[in-house]
Parts: sequence; structure tokens; C-alpha cells
Amino acid sequence: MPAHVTFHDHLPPHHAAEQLRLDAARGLTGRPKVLPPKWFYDKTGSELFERITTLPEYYPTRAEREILQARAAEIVAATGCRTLVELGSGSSEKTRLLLDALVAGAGGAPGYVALDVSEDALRGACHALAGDYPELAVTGVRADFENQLHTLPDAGPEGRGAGRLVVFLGGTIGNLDPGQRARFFRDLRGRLGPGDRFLLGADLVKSPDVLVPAYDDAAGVTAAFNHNVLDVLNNGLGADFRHEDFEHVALWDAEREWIEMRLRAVRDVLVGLPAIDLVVAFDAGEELRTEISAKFRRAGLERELGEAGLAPAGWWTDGGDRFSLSLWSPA
Ligand code: SAH
Ligand code: AVI
Repeated sequence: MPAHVTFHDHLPPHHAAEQLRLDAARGLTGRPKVLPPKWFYDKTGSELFERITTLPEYYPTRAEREILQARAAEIVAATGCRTLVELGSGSSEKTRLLLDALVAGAGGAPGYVALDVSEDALRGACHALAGDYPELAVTGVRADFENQLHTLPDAGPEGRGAGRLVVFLGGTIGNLDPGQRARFFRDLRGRLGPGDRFLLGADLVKSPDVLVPAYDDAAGVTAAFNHNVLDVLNNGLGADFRHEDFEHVALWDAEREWIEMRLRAVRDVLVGLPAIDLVVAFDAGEELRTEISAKFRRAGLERELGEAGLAPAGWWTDGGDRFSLSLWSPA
């Protein structure tokens, strides 16, 4: 890696393997059967997600990019921050719009910290950014944003005197359920200093005619992304899931205002998971919930973040009012 990239791995192989064993043992023996969506993102899953972002039906990435193209300079200037910290950074592609503004701004040397569970995505993004932004100090942190925010570095000498802008893009906040979100916002708030700011990308409630195809595209890329989690279980736990035994399902839950992705058994299926000494039975039609993707309203976000001690400091949407970017200060 180039000299100005630092990498910290807080999920060494034994730690990640142990987490997968725990999540699979708990999730596959409960009712309904569930898996946390963070297991989607092995190398193949991260690549499939990048393909999803280019699909005609998957509007969130384009809508968020549209807002960033129009507003990134204004947002970065308003915060005065010199260090950008990104949670669930993935390929960090849209982040470049914020980094362009950061690098162009005045003040201490700019820094970028990317945090993600996906080692492949993280290393790829950090390499690419270090090559394209020689003036930027790049740090990759492999960690879980749900319980390892303590691993984030401070602003550091480069950012001394200026706060950090913590960004959480892509609508990934919607992949947490309401209880997980409340814990996440409180944890994050507790780690923000007075000069720090939080920029959140959140997808907005809209017609299921738009939402459902975004999670069930005609080319079947989202179905492949969903099925890939079975390979993660096969590779990590020696399981013998077969893609053809499960169909991809995407549903809009109008009451809870979230999309659910599931894998539905198309016949009775028995699956062995030798690493956790478990055999799991699926009845035909039985489903494994693999993801929720909650959609938001402005008032709901203000309530949730307000309860965690974060005050609204800016709100922007794309031209079609499909997606929001919002800025928050410690109250
Ligand atoms: N921010 C990017 C990527 C979104 S995909 C964008 O807007 O396009 C979601 C990313 O969050 C993936 O890279 C995934 O590996 C990461 N992720 C999911 N759950 C996570 C967790 N609990 N902790 C850290 N990263 C997580
Ligand atoms: C990363 N996350 C915000 C995506 C979403 O839209 O919930 C993951 C995804 N799942 C299916 N398609 C994309």
C-alpha cells in the first residue's frame, strides 16, 4: 500500500468467523429465520452491490449522487471539517464528491477514514483513493459500525482544531431496525465532539411501484446478491445450501415502511452447517429474512436523531424527492 494509507483490521479472521457462527446459530434456529445483512458483503457480494447501483430500477445511488453533485462543496464548507470519516464506505465512489470539496478547502491537511466490514471493498477503495488524492491521508478501518465505533481514530494532527465530518451514505441506515438505529445513533452521538458533524443519506418513503422493482430488478442482479449470502454460509460454515432451493423475494411492508428481502424455500429443504453442528429444516414456502431496507420521512428522522441528542443542521433532496441527505450537530 502507498505510504499515506494506514489500515487497521478489527475483524481478524477468527473474530469474523466467530460472529458468523453466532449469527447463523441464532438466526437460523429462531422464528422467523433471519440473518443480519452485513453478511452479504464478501468479495462477490460487494461486487454485486456495485452492479446493483448501476441498474435502471435502483434509483438510490443516482439520487444521492445528484444531491452530492449539487451540494457537496456547500456542505463541506458549512462544517469547516478537515477530516471525513465514512461508515459503511464500500467502494467510496460517491464520497469522491465530498473529498474533492475537502481537498479544495483551506485549513489543515485533509484526512479520510473509511470504515467497513468488507475487507475487499475497503482495501480496493483505499488504494484507489490514495492513488487519485496524493494530498489525502487515507485510513482504512475494518470494523462493525454497530459495535466498534470506538475503533475510529480522532481527527489526528492533520485535522487538529477542525472537527470530523462523519458520513453514512447510501441509505445503509435503513438496513438497521428501529432498535438497532436508536443504539447506533446514541453510540455515534456519544463519540462526537462539539466541532464534529454527521451527514446521513436516507432513502425516502415512496410508491411500492418504484420501491419493489428497485429490490427485484429485471436482470436478476439483486436476486444474485441475495442468493450470495448462501455462499457466504457455505464458505464460512461448510454449509450445503443450494441456490436453486430458494427464490428471491422482495416485499414492501406498508405499516413499518420498509422493504424486506427474503429467501423462500421452493421445496422442503434440509441444510447441514457442520461448523456449528446444526441441521436446519425449511418447509416448502418457509422464508429466511436476509435484509430490511427502511424508508424514511423527515419528521421521523428528526425524532429518531433528536432522541439521540442530534440536532438538524441541513436537509437536501434530489429533484424527484426520492432520497435525502441531512446534516446533524451534537445538541
Ligand atoms: N456507502 C456505499 C456502500 C453501501 S453498501 C454506497 O453508498 O454506495 C453497504 C456497505 O456497508 C457495504 O460496503 C458493507 O460492507 C457495509 N456494512 C454493512 N453492514 C456493516 C456493519 N455492520 N459495519 C460496517 N460496515 C457495514
Ligand atoms: C446498502 N443498502 C443501503 C442497500 C439497500 O438498498 O438497502 C442494499 C441493497 N439491498 C438490495 N439492494 C441493495
